[in-house]
Amino acid sequence: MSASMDRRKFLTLGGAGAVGALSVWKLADAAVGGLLRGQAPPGIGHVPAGAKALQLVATDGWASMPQGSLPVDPWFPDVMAPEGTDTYIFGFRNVTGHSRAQAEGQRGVTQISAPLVYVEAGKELWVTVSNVGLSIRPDLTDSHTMHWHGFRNAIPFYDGVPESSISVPIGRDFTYVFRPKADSAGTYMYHCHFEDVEHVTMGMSGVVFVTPPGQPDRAYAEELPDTDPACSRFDRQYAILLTEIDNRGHFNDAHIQATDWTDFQPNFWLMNGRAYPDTLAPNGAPDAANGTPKPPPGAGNEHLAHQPNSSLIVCQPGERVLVRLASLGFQQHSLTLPGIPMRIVGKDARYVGADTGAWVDTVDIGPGESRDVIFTAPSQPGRYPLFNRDMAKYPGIAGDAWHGGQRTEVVVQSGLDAQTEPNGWSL
Ligand SMILES: [Cu+2]
Repeated sequence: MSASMDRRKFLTLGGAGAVGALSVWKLADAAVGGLLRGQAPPGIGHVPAGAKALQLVATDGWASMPQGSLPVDPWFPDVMAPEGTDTYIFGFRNVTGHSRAQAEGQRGVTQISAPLVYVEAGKELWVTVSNVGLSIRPDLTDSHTMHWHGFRNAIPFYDGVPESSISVPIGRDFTYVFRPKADSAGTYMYHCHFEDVEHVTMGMSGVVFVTPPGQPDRAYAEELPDTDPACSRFDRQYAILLTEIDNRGHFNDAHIQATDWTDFQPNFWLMNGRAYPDTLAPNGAPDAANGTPKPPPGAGNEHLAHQPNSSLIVCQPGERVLVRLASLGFQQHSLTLPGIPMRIVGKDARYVGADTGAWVDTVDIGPGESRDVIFTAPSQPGRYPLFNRDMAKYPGIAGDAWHGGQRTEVVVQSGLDAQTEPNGWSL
């Protein structure tokens, strides 16, 4: 496109007043009743029985890389960042059950690595995206969308690609409806598709997965016996989203400067929105009564209020553990789990467990790809590292070469309660 009509201008026109977009907007309004008009609580009250519903608020905010990280002058830490934070971000936060006013109160409060979303094949998933605007950049009148990357039953109306569909302007809510078909099991990812290189890189990405019908303890609808190493049955499951941070882009967005995203050179590498050693900290605590996010429990985690998703994998000896890996960065990654053979049972939401040579100690994954990996926890309790084997992808600090990179641990320990939700654990 010419300089006089860059992509952001094109999208803004489409969202705010182009004739074509307006007619689609009216259609959207008719299709989902009053949801777009922002009554409280938006969307959730209209969900049919049997469907799963959640509400995500889309806005900007601040997050924190690991304590003690080396500065990248002048980009990191950002001099404008509020106390306890260092990096400007965009993101989605789960505000299901909040009133409309509470959702509006979340402007400027967000997280990197969006909430983990999952649904059983054949059932409906309703996701209301509420765009409450940006606190630091009121000049950016950007819309947001939810695009389910790789969703097999996509129709443009709910696909979240703004050039060919609708997007959610500031002050509006829109409810996306998904009904994965029976053969759709697997691990996917979702992200905002509006000005997508920027919005995704700024943090608007997460993992979404589909469970096979009636088989919540399998990754795929296969009929292999439980004892077959190629089966996808698991005792516990963990999802890990791989992304990268180039603090120059984050700084530029906060300081009203343009970024050439083709010059992407990350200086932090994240799992579920955190870099090592923050990856090992627990999941975030439930929000305070007024909707304010709280950091994970434990001393030294105070800076993680905007990164609630742990990457620690906790299991008992002999258990089968499913790790759902998804990547929405720009780089190729190789993750290794030394000493514990892994079976790749899924690639890009397709069952491949019976493939020859499926046992690996390293998993390669590219941008926009997913891998479903199962391992059997060793009989010996202990902590086993799972990490990116490219040492060039760790900024490091004196005394900790892994600092700031994609590294977590598998904790094998007896006496655990059964897992009640994906990524859930307690020690
Ligand atoms: Cu967005």
